[in-house]
Amino acid sequence: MIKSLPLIVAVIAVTFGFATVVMAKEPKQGSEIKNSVGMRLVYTPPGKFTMGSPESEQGRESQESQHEVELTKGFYLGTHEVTVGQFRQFVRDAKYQTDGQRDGKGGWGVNEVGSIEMNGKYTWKSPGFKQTDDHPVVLVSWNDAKAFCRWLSEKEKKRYRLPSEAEWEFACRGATKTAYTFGNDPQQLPAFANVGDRPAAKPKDGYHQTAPVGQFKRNAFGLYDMHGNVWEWCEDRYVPNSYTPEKQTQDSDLCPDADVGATNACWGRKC
Ligand SMILES: [Ca+2]
Ligand SMILES: [Ca+2]
Repeated sequence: MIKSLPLIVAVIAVTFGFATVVMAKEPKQGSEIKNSVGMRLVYTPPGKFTMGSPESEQGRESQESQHEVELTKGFYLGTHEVTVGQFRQFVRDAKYQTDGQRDGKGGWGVNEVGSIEMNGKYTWKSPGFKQTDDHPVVLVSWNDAKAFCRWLSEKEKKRYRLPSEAEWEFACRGATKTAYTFGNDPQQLPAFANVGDRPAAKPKDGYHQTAPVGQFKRNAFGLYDMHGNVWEWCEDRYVPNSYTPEKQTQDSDLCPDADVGATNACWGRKC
């Protein structure tokens, strides 16, 4: 499957671990909750699916070998990318500085002529283009995303974490087997997602940079912007050729916090 086509960098999708919450019965697929910072989360039930892409798929990467995955636990996933306004609540309450602010290196932002460049002046508060509180937060590292989850977990006394890549792909597919949730034709993308545009061209999807979250159709599982707008972070570390033909389960490839530091490969604010 073609993953999220990015404009710039990563953002947070939060998985709310169902296993940690005492409930009388399993929620229905698609049932939603709203949390204390205004995030909506939708329940995704356990299930099996084929992860990866067929060799014939346009844009497929060599490591995307298809293999069966069984997710043994249901989970709640944020219906939208985490917004600037939601991230600001975390920053203010925790007095948090992102990796890019702490080391002064910033991140990849948009300069005066519309090109992407790495510069210390670009942070989640100033990516080089205008964002309102309803836009997805950008220029956050994996560490920043993890810190947001820890803060939210402590605040609500519930377990928040990033989704595994398998959970993300299962949720993104929404039971489809095509390259995109709407089919296989990339020409249709601007009707379904905010994708990257050439700086001088009028964007077919209406947005040169990020769009406010939820402006395009949601997928069958009730999730918005899984294609396009910004990338989402996953919990797992990226390892080339890590897909195996053997059956995998939900938690098999999650890495512990201590394995990943500020200098991991995702430092450029993308993975
Ligand atoms: Ca666009
Ligand atoms: Ca996205």
